[in-house]
This record gives sequence, C-alpha cells and structure tokens, in this order.
Amino acid sequence: SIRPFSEIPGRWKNSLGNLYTFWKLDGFRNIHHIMVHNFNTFGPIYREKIGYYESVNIISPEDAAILFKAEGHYPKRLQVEPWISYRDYRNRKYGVLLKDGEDWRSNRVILNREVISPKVQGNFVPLLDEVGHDFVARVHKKIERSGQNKWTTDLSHELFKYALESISAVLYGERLGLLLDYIDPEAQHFIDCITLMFKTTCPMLYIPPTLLRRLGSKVWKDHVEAWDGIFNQADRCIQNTYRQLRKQSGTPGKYPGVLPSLLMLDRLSIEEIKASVTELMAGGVDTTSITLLWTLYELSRHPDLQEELRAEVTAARAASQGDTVKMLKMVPLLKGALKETLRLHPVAVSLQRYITEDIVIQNYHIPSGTLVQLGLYAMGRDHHVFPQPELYLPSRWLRNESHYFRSLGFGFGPRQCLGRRIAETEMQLFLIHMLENFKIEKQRQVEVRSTFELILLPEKPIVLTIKLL
Ligand code: HEM
Ligand code: 2DC
Repeated sequence: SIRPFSEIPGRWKNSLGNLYTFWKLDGFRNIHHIMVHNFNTFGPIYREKIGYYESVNIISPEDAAILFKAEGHYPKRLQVEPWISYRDYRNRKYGVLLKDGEDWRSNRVILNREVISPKVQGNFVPLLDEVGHDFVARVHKKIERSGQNKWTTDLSHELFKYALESISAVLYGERLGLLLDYIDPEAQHFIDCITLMFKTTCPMLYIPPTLLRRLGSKVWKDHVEAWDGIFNQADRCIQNTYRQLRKQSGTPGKYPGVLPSLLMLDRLSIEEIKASVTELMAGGVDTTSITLLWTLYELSRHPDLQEELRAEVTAARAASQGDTVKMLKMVPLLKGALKETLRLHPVAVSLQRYITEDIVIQNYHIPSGTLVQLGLYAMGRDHHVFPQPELYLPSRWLRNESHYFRSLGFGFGPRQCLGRRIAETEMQLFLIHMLENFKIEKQRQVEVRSTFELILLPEKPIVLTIKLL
C-alpha cells in the first residue's frame, strides 16, 4: 500500500537546526556533495528543510518522468528569491526567467520562436562560427608570442569573453570585439558582475534577502551592485541597437539578431523585451564557458578520445562541403561529449518543479503543490543510472543504452533552458574549431572537483596547454 507523505525519510523537522548544520558543513558551497550523501543515507527519495526552503528530493530517471508529467500547464521551478527581491527593489520587470503562470507562457511562446525554434538555428550559425574563428585566431597569436609552439593558461577568462562575444552577436546582430587585444573595461565589468551576482545569491537561498536587506548586510549590497552593473550594461547594448534600428541602418537580407527581430515583431512591450534580453545576456556567459572549460579538461585527460573526435570533425568538414549547418548534423560523438560533460559537471545542481497534482514516487504519496527536486548532479554520478559513472564516455550516448530522462542538463519540457539552442550551437562550433587547430594537454594529473556558486564551477583553476597540431 502507498505510504503517507509524513513517512518520507529525511531531516525536515528542525529547519533552523538544519540550517546551522548546513552552514557548519560549508553546505553553501557543497550542496551537490551533501545531496549525494543524503541519497546514500536515505535512499532514492528524501525530504529536507533548510531555512525557509522545503523540498522532496529524487534521483532516478523514472521518478523524474513522473515529476515532469505532473508539472502542469505553467511549470514553476524554485524561485530564486534574491533575484526577485532585486527586481522588486529596483522596480524592474521580470523577464521569462522569473515570470510565472499565463504571463510567463505568453512571453515564452514569443521568445521560443526567436531563440529556440529549429528554424532560427541557421541564423545563429554564421554569427557563432565567426566568433569561433576569431577565438582560434587569438589563440594562434598567443602561441606565436610565447615562442614555444604552445600556450599554457587558465582559459576561463578567455572563455568568458568568447561566451559574451557569442551571446551578444546573436542578441544584437553585432560584434563587440572582445577577442581583440584591447580589453573593453565595460565588458570585463559586466563579466565580473555576473560572477559576483551568482556568488552572492547562494547564502540568500536560505536566509530571506528581505531580512538581509533590512540588516544592511554586505551580501545584499554586493548583490544589488552586481545586478545594477548587469542591467546598466545590457541597457546600453539595447539602447544602441534600438537607435540603429530606428535609423534603419541594417543590411537587407542579413539576419539582424534576436533583439531587432523581437522589436520588429512588436508582440512584447519594450519593457518586457528588455527584461528577457537582459536575462538572456546574463545567462549566456558563465554557463557555456564553464561547460566548455570542463570539456577541454576532459579532452586533455583523454587523448585517444580527443583524436577520435578530431577524426569525426575532419570527416564532417570534408563531407559537408562548406555547409556548416549540415556539418553540425554529422558530429554525433562531439554532441555526446557535451552531454557527457553536463552529466559529470552539470551547470544546475538540480531541476525543480512545484507539482500540480498528487503523485506517487517510490511508493510515497506526494501532495499537489510540493516542491520536488531532481538531484541532477547526483543522478549523473549514480551507478544505478549510468554504468561506470566515473568514466568520461561520450560514446555511451550513441549506444542503445536507455537515454530515457537521462539527458537533462538543460532541463525539460516547456520550461527548459531558453538558451539551449544557442548554447549547443555555440559550444559545438567552439569545439570544432579548437579540434581542427590545436591539441589540448594537461599539466599534471589533477582531479578537479566542483564547487557550488549557484551554478557549479571548478573548485580551482584548470590550467591547460594548447599546442599547435
Ligand atoms: C533555464 C541550463 C545556457 C538562459 C535553464 C535551466 C537549466 C539551464 C537547467 C532550468 C530549466 C528547467 O527548469 O527545466 C543551462 C546550461 C547551459 C545554459 C547547462 C549551457 C551549458 C544558457 C544560455 C542562456 C540561458 C546560453 C541565454 C542565452 C536561460 C533562461 C532560462 C534558463 C532565460 C529560464 C527559462 C524559463 O524560465 O522559461 N538553463 N543553461 N541558458 N536558461 Fe539556461
Ligand atoms: C540553484 O537550490 C540551486 O541557467 C537552487 O542561465 C535551485 C536552483 C534554481 C534555479 C536554477 C539554479 C538552481 C541554478 C542556475 C539556473 C537556475 C535557473 C536558471 C539558471 C539553472 C539549480 C541559469 C544559470 C540561467 C541564469 C540566468 C540569469 C543569470 C539571468
């Protein structure tokens, strides 16, 4: 018989005590490891309450399927409270990231057409391909200057610039020029603000930001400063595009970018467009750059795999005869590598939904309205779900092993990542260009773990050596 909600195992009775233990364990930065530990202790389902934040946690793909079937017509994930507080504080509109209900859906449907529908990918490819070219040219220059046929570096800063250049090209149809020698201080400030914004979000997931605000705490002030920097920079870019559009200075026939398309479509208000475009710009930097960094790290640790991927890319280049869109359809192992990176190093530690109907998971009754979290990091490393989970094996995504609810790095369904198509295209093109030009090698055998700064990041710098082929 089905067991009641109150019998789900876990520590959910003393929320303040849990917050204290969590804090002592440095839980803010280790949430992913704590989740793995909890699944090991309690099994495939547990309940938890830390501070004001209560949830049921699950780990298996079959349970994820039940969860997403109960997400309803307006899927709602955990609200990141400090992000909401900032918008309210500064009187700024929510974009698609923070909206809910019909308001979310009506905006999302319009954005989908311009950002994630298969028909727009072809528009993004030439823009992103050019950025990929420029990145390679920049690395060539760095190698030349080193006088050693190689360049050893922590690539993260270069990757942040690559990602910002890419997302800006797609959003505004224009190049910022971040891959040139001159470093634009405004762009660098924007990048720093995003990092600070993510970092200062973490403690406020568990302590109400409105309380921290009244206490005049540093973390709230830093958070406000970070978002102010993000919005100011995005406003400048948006104003710029808007002015140019009014002057009608676009080239006929050329894809103008996401923002001009939205403005010309005229189905969202300017304020709504601004809010969502700012979210796309801010969401487009750390996510793809860190995933690429992890991928290069894995390639450096697996030289044979790197050769195999290079062979796939070379063959696809030859067979596609200059048609880059076609080429992207001929690199399944490369796509497997990106899935494998997100399995071991997901950007999001969990996926969450408030369920809109009663469900039964692991034979426990869960009432409608409950926040249910799928432990994405824990699932990716669970040997019940992935045989030999510790191995980086892109080919596991080609074999007919079950992929049922296993590839969830971008989330699921109508509320999945809006930037998914851009992110995938950008990352595939980056890797294609890198593999065609360079060999990636590692320093020593170092195992790098993840740390939670709202998104999961490498706990220490990853130093790689890039060599001419
Ligand atoms: C939402 C992952 C890149 C913008 C999400 C979600 C995940 C995710 C897991 C939540 C989905 C859900 O709840 O089902 C990733 C990963 C990325 C990436 C792994 C890259 C490797 C990007 C980029 C952008 C972006 C490049 C912007 C261009 C967004 C937005 C949402 C979102 C706006 C909220 C969508 C909504 O609520 O309707 N992302 N993301 N992401 N992402 Fe991404
Ligand atoms: C963080 O417990 C851990 O894609 C929390 O591009 C639950 C949670 C809720 C929402 C998740 C967040 C986690 C991680 C970062 C995500 C976010 C939704 C969107 C966001 C996954 C798992 C992200 C990085 C967006 C950010 C866009 C923003 C900068 C404008």
